[in-house]
Amino acid sequence: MSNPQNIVQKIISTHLLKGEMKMGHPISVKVDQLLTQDLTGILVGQYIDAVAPEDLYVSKMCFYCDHKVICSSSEDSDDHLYLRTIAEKYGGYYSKPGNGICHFLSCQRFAAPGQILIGSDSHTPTSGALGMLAIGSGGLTVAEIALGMDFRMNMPGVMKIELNGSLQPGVSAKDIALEIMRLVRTDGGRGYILEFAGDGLETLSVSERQTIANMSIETGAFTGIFPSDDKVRKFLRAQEREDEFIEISADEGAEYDRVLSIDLDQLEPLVARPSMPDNVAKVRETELEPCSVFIGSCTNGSYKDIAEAADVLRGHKVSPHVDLTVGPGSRQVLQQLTEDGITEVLLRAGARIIECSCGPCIGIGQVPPHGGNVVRTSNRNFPGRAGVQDANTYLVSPMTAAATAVCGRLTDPREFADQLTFIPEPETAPVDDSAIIPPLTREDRKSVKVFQGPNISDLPERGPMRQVIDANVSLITGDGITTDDIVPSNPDTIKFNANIPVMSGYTFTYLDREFAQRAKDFGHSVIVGGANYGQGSSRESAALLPMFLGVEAVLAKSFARIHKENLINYGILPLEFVNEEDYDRISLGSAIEIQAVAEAIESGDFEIRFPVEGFTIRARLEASPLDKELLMLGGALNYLKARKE
Ligand code: MIC
Ligand code: SF4
Repeated sequence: MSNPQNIVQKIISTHLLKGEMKMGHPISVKVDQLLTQDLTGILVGQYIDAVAPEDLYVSKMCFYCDHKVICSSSEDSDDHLYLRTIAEKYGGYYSKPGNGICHFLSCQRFAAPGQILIGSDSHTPTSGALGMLAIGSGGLTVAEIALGMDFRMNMPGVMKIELNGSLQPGVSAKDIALEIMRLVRTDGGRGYILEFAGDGLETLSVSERQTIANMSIETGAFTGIFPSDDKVRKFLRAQEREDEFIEISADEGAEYDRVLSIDLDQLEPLVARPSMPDNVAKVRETELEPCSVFIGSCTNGSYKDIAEAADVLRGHKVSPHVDLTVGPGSRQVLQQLTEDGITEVLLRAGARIIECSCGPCIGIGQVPPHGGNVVRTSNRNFPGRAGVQDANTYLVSPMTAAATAVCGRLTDPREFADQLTFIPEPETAPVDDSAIIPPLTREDRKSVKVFQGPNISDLPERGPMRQVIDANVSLITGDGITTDDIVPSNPDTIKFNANIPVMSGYTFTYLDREFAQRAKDFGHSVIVGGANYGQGSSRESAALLPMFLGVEAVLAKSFARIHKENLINYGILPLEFVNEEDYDRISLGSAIEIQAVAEAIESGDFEIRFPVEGFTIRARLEASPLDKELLMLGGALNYLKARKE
């Protein structure tokens, strides 16, 4: 009998195209499904359109409109029409605005156990709840795969997370996710996939697993994955897709690179305080009077989540000092809540119900006042995440959120113990795919004209990598810089997402208002960063905009995976200090020189000279042979174009 395998090894081995399955070794795998959305998807569409293939290489690719669904200006509706016509022209699926958040819809309508999904959104791991290997990436990576390239990564290590026992009333899957954040922290998962096991899984529904898989990215891990078991079969049955079920579990005796155990019986309601999801404390020990509460997002927008919140709200009114907003994850969820009378409970309690979309999670609507405290069931509480720089976001479970909305202060939902009931995962669902437009036939596609609104700027061109880099340090940042720090998302910026010249002016504005102008003035520059540079969202504008402003390298203590991939795709060198103490020797504005860049890329060994200060430091580049080729050519777009010719 062959060696016992864990779930990750099982799926990777059936998809492996190149490389050896040893932790850290470069591999490439075949991809079964792709997803993108209305922020990152515009660039995906532009890359696909630039190459104009006859068919998409991956036939199950869905373009979702979920982030900016309100369309308060035509920039947003132009972007939606662009995505729709790109999907029509090239044979993708298109999910209309209001149909729901991509990760919810992926789980409900597309995700399949044993398959691989790559999505240009960092919370793509949500589909790991169904035993799918679902990984978030940059848009250019998704476009590359749609155009026929493999998905490249370093073979992950596998961290087994054993969930034992069962949750007590008032404690929920979100508290498990927050406990994982407390234990693993925002960079402890780097290089790993989290694989869930333990007898506690028998008690966790697919919706609860979605919450946990969703937040696995906040540890820096590639993704999180659950076994595909009877719960998955029942979920797929409710979605009228039982024929897509296959069972997948780890073999007896399978090996893991790290193991962590959580005793579910001991857990209690938790809260992540500003401004990192790993700043976790007990709800009952945290004092806070919020101005608003939001229940929803791709982490906690399920039927079960909202029904549990309604259980707390039943018979109560929202505090006069608090605004409560509920955003169901998809129309299917909203419809089922309505059919079961739960929407009425929410309305009677005084909740506002918004469209099935990302909304407040990313500062689109419900932006708090300056300095306001907000309680949310979403996954990120980075500075500025709620749409204003100085608001404070606290992340909790739906039950804690509901209890807080009623009491007007952060409240442990166990205070409502006498009215909590067990909410089971629904056995059926009101399936309706009328808002997902399926691919057109090849014949019908021929007449489709891609609509490109005036807000979508052309793709910026850049030449091959310079062989001698002479540049200046345009920014020095601390540790844990997020892509929300690099490209802030708020109601002002979000509609210009696809307009590179306009957006470039917002780069790093929360940290340093002068950055964009300084980088432009230098012409060529490098950014110096701390540890886990670029964590958080997959937005590749966090690489593209610096490139547009002339940034040629980021020299950091370490990088978050998706952002590093994005930097390479845009031809920016992601260099790591060999000696971290050198970070303190560098000053803003300093001139730097790198000679013989091609040789340095090849060897991975860089010497960076500071001619004015008179010292040299060493940096390393860890990249696969193909990544090195992309860097030499000045990025993936040049590579794709060269392949087409
Ligand atoms: C997020 O949660 O930060 C986003 C918005 O969904 C991003 C994608 C984006 O910036 O377009 C993500 O998670 O990747
Ligand atoms: Fe949308 Fe928020 Fe989920 Fe990102 S984290 S996909 S913004 S709901």
